Amino acid sequence: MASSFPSAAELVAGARRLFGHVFGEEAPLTAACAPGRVNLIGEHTDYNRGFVLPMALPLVTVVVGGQTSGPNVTVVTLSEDADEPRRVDFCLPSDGSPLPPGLPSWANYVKGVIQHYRAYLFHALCVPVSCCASAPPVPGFRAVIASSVPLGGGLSSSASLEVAFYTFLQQLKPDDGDKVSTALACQKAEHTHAAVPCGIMDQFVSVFGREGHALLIDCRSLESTLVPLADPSLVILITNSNVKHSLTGSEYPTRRRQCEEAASTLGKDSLRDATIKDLEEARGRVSDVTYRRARHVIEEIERTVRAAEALKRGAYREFGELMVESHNSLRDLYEVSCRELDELVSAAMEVQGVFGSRMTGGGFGGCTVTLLQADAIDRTIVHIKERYRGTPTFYVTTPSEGARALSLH
Ligand code: GAF
Repeated sequence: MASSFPSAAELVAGARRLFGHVFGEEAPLTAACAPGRVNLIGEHTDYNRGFVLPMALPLVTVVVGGQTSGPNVTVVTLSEDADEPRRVDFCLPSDGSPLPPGLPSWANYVKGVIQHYRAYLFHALCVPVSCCASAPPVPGFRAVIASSVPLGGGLSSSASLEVAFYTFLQQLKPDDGDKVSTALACQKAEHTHAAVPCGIMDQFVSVFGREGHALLIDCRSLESTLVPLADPSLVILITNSNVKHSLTGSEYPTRRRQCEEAASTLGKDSLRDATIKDLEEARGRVSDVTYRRARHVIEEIERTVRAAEALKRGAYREFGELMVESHNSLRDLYEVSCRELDELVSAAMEVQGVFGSRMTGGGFGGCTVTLLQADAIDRTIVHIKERYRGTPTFYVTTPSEGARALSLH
């Protein structure tokens, strides 16, 4: 009853076929893949330098392609909402100047990643960008993208594309392999080329994800701890509401700004450094809205640390309660949920054997994540389908490996 999805190997096989179809017989040389993610708890805390607890998904984006002799780039993708492959052609500026975003918008992720990979290489080589006219560090290439991460579904399709592309470029022109730099460069690509001022969670877990584990990420130090999550009696169910409200784009930067204002009023570098006591003492100096936003963030950071401890102990019931608290806080204090997500969470929580459920990701649509006993999976899906007024899609998932080069043999 849950959706099946292609494996990375199947996506690569499809991408190779498309490569042959578009570019002729020439064999592609290189392939890379990177996963989407689901965040178990710790929402809207990453850009406040707090903790998050996501896991990498078996849903991945793959990039298959090879180097060409000139500075030209051609990228083709067959996305789920298009019958024909989409194609973009552009030339890498020989003087190292930036690759500005433009149309088609999906190609901006690719351009942003190329730009920041070039910048990283220039920086790592200690050569000023303006001096590299004769030796562009990223060669021209042709590539095909294929993905099983639903677009715009709140499972980080964009981060998986960025990180997969970065990993692909690393095969064409190797860097020093610093994984934190990979995540940071891909985050910058999202900032400069998709105009989304996101935190580091999505790119970080797409790089560092590990099979059988969630990742507790400290978004201030950028250190992470693996939290085992491979109990066969447990299922992690993702339910896609299949709605996306138009608020998403405008409300995310607003939330981020409100948090920065709150931190500044409290005299802190970020809300990570603030306590509820600090906030209560400043009550008269912050608006009601700012108070609610800050309270969510301060409590959610603490909840995430407690949730990771509970998961380590196998205390699933306690973990589930924290998931529901997190959802309620996102609904009432941070105000990023919506009717559809609330309905999915309520429906899941009515089923015996469900430990917890919450919205996941930025909000205003997208997915919920539910933790439940494995033997409750069928009745949970049936019940959600009955209760939800929309058309949900279900994914039964396991924590999976982060970005990697793939063998083509
Ligand atoms: C989006 C962002 F990209 C993340 O950085 C994070 O802020 C998340 O929303 C909310 O937790 O996925």
